Amino acid sequence: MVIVGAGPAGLTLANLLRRSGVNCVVLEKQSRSYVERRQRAGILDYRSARIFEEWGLAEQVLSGAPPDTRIEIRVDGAPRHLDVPSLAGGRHSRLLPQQFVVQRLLEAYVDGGGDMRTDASDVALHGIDGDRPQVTYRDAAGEEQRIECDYVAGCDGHHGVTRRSVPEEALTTYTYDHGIGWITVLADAPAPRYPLFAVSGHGFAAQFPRGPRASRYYLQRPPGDPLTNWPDDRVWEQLRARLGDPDLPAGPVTEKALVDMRSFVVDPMSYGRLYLVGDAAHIITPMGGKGMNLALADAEVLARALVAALKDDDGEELRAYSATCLRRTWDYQEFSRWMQEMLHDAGDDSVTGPFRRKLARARLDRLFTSPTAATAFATMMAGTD
Ligand code: RFL
Repeated sequence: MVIVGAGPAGLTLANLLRRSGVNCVVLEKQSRSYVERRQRAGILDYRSARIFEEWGLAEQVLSGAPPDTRIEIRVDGAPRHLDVPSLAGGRHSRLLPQQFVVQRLLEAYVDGGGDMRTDASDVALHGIDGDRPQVTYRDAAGEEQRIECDYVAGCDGHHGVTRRSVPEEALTTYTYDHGIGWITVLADAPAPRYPLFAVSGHGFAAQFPRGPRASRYYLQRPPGDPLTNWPDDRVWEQLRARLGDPDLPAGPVTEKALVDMRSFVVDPMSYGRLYLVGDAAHIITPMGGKGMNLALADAEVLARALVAALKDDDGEELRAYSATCLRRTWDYQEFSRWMQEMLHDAGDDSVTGPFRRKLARARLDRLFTSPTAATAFATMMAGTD
């Protein structure tokens, strides 16, 4: 088995397969230290944590990860709280930055004797529509290598090579530009007590903990608005206005980037003996924090299916892999879009207009007046399925 990519998807799959006695090789184009430092997601949802519990990895992966208690939705500076775990029947997500998930999974895999080959360049797939696919690459020393295997898992993210190895006509691609831009800022500034979403006429903003002394902020910006329009002073001034907190403490900015809200899904998530996992198969907007969690969910479905195929000669789950994962993917695409419309349209109405603002405010109010609506929201937010 060859796994291309050592992100959350590839490393989860590698660990689960190793624990099941399936040999695999992980090929990663970056160095180990680069992969371990890459900061992205921050929330591990309920179902993701269950994967690590059920496969005996809880101690290595989940230690010290506090439960996510509630969220704050601040509307025109006025706080409103939703106790997501209570509403979701006691099921909670956890605050666990993605780089910790990756570091811990990498350590578990390598310490357990797993075969990890970093700095692998020019990865190419051959014969994936046959019985014995081959993967070639150039190793860290520049030598060309070739591995023959039963299956290939494409866990190499949105810009990887594996999806591009599939003939175009074999995949249907769904892409969507949500017409919303964000600027994302990582700063060494005190984390908020709860994940915080803020709605106001100044535009959407959010602040999430990234460990005790760091925060990730998101600010809505017009699509195409360049980073040069966002010097640090303007970031802090806008955050204070949008979060309705004139005393919001600033801190050194460690990363600043543009994010355009885009969705992407391929169907099916497999071709021949290649299975696409995580961002290689789908990307979702960051709203709702589901990207990494969908990647972990795919990895577990594939691990179970491969074990059944390789150990019990039962290919049923492997044949159902794509449909099983796409059902969850579309469910969360819908949730993310629903939440995004609510939190953007309810604030600055210069793009979608006053009618949509009223609709979005009604959607938002319903979360605080209807226990049924609040429970439905909390169930998706906690990621119980
Ligand atoms: P990854 O993490 O992109 O890992 C892919 C790995 O493959 C390697 N690779 C290759 N290796 C060999 N050969 C090649 N040709 C290769 N090409 C690529 C890469 O170096 C990398 O190591 O994909 P994976 O594993 O599917 O995981 C997906 C998640 O990383 C992604 O969905 C999340 O980070 C998305 N995301 C968020 N998800 C959440 O659940 N909650 C969040 O709050 C959240 N915030 C975010 C995010 C993503 C962001 N960015 C920048 C994409 C915030 C940001 C800013």
